[in-house]
Amino acid sequence: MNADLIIYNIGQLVTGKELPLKDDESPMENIEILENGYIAVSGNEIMAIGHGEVPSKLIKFTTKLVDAEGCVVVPGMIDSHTHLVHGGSRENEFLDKIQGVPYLEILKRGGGILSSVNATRELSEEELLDKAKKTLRTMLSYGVTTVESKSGYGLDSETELKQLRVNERLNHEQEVEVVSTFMGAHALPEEYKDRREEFIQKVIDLLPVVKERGLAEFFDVFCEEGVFSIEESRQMYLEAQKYGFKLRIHADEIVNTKGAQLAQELNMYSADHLMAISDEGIEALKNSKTIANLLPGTSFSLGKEYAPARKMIDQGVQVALSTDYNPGSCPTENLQLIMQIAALKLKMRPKEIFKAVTINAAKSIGREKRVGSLEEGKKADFVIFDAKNIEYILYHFGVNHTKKVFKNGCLVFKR
Ligand code: IZC
Ligand code: ZN
Repeated sequence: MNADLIIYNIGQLVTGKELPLKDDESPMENIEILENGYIAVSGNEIMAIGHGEVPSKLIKFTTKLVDAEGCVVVPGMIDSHTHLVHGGSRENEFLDKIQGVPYLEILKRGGGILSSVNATRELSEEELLDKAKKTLRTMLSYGVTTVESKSGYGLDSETELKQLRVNERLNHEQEVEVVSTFMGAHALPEEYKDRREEFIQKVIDLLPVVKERGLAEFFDVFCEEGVFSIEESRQMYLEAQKYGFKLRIHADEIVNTKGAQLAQELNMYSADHLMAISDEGIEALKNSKTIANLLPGTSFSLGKEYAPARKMIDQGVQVALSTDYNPGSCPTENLQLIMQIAALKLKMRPKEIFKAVTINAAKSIGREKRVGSLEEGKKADFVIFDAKNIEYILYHFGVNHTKKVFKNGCLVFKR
């Protein structure tokens, strides 16, 4: 069989395929990198991957040939934690924030998430859609082809469903694949200030509606001191599980509330943030299938501690990295910057970082059979970087290294 598209002369082809661990590697450095690689694509799928001379049997006279000019190629990257769909922005809180007013204090004053809730309630579905499309276009320019997107700026049925419908429409109206998460428990809205239990019941009542309409695959809770307790979170998660939602959690971000342990207990796909994780939490994740989804851009932006990534990885926890793109604690679309912060601040190694934004990120959203690595039969999503090795992409920080992005075998971004 012949290919429709062949990328050849790839200096380093990070396939993202997991290899057996070698003695001198950390438990996250086991991804395949081929020198002088090629990718053959048929339709929207990978047909063959290899290195050295491209086999002539793959080429027909209609095959499009792309010379990668010795550059790095990686699987389309996955941003597996974002608050993509929201109205407004929060630069009005920026001065307070950099002068040291804590994130949870701003929230307590009715700002923070609650200010974004007001802005999101005000926008129409079309307006939210247009804003999210622009954001996804920027993410794509950094090499991101799949994005997880949470609701949680409605905190009422109407607006939560509006945000989730935007997620759904995005999948039909632009190139980046969107994985939808219902996060009705992102904060307690003002109107329920003294009626916590009633609000939690409202979130639970919305679960079957979201499920019936096929509007979300995942359920997420902001389990945090002053937001939702571990008991309240467990109560909502158990209900969500009954309706068939897959689970992920905002865990141990600011205060340790044993969120990581809850993730293990309920077999969640991911436990996210973990800046305040305890040794017991690390032990719990180590003995689970849960991916530790680290968001170091948030530590950077809030001026907080970084998650103990080295300790987790060395103990055998599998880590993903995401932006946490949101209007408050991490207003950036730039996953490359997050990867650079992971190198500089979390002391993660280059191969670990590329594993974290490809196959491990795919596992955290349950998509590892289709995306996250370049293997026969998987989606032809990949990025050509203007760099000769993966170290360069992390070392030369603050700029965009993307040259071309392919999604489903089509060129969707070029610089
Ligand atoms: O809007 O502040 N941490 N949720 C939990 C956020 C950050 C998003 C926000
Ligand atoms: Zn978040």
